[in-house]
Amino acid sequence: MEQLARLEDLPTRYVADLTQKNLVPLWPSLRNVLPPLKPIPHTQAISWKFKDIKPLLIEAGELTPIEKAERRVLVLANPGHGLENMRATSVIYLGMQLLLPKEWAPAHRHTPNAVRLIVEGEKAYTTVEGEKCPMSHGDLILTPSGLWHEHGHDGDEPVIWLDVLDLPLVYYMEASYVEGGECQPVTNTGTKSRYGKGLVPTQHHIRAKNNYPMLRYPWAEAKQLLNDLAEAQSQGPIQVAYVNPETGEDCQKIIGYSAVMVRANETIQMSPCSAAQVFHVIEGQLELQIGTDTFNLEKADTACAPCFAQVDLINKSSEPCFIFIADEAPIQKKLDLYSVRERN
Ligand code: 1HN
Repeated sequence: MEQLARLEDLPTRYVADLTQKNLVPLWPSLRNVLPPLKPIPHTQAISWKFKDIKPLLIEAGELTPIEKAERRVLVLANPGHGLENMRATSVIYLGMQLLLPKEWAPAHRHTPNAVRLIVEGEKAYTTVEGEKCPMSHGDLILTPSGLWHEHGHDGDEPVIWLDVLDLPLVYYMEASYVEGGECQPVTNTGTKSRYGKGLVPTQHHIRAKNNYPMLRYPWAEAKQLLNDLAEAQSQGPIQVAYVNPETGEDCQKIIGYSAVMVRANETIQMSPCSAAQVFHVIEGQLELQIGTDTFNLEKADTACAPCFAQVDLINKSSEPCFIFIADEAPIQKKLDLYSVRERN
């Protein structure tokens, strides 16, 4: 493609005239906003180690009472987007949240969608629109756009979880805001799923138009399914998607969630795709290769990969490794922006 004229090629007086009238020449920036063949991502391949985060999060618990924080979170910020912008990717926000015994993070609802993936600790819960969802290691709990949610803790050890939100996108759209509220009455304990494999309840009040019929996906069930699939199929990647059990569609509209099992001594070569991805180790050890970068991840570590990266999930240990993945595929598919390419 032709090299285009630069801003410096224009007379200073002309550029000043344009600026004064809120005008900008396109051609010096055209190749930046429309690069040939693939995007130029701001998202950098990067990892965050839980052993680095945990002591700083515990210290936050000493420095700032929950009443003064509302949510006590350290944000996993990608330097490629500028740390102050609090983005892991252009769409995905990540944070590690700490709740100490007896603490309560008050009810609110907001426009961005959130999920929690529980990292450590027992006996905390999130109440979402009256459904009290217990939090155990590896559980996924949805707090979709517009639903009331609050967190409490009946145990005696700190609880830590990973928050994943579509905040960067919703904020960019100037659509992000919050409403504060009262403590919610609990109407459902959420301990038992209303959905079995291939079975949904027939009651009309549950099946009535509800975009979010399932709010809690226990890790024990996801892990069991991954193990069953691996037993039935000795080769090829083992991955399950977190979906709306009524429709089979992605459980949220903007970010997609899945869990992968990497068998002992297995390498999974992922096809480069237009959606950036986040990886979080639920159990085991993972060597994550993103292009030319290698990250050695352990339980509770998190990493992200930019669009069209060549990603390998390598398990060199003799135990299976289980990984949680968040990606931008749902929103990209809705906008006809999603594509997958062959590996080099
Ligand atoms: C939020 O509502 C929570 O409810 C956590 O725990 C992190 C980050 C940005 C905006 C809202 C929560 C958040 C958040």
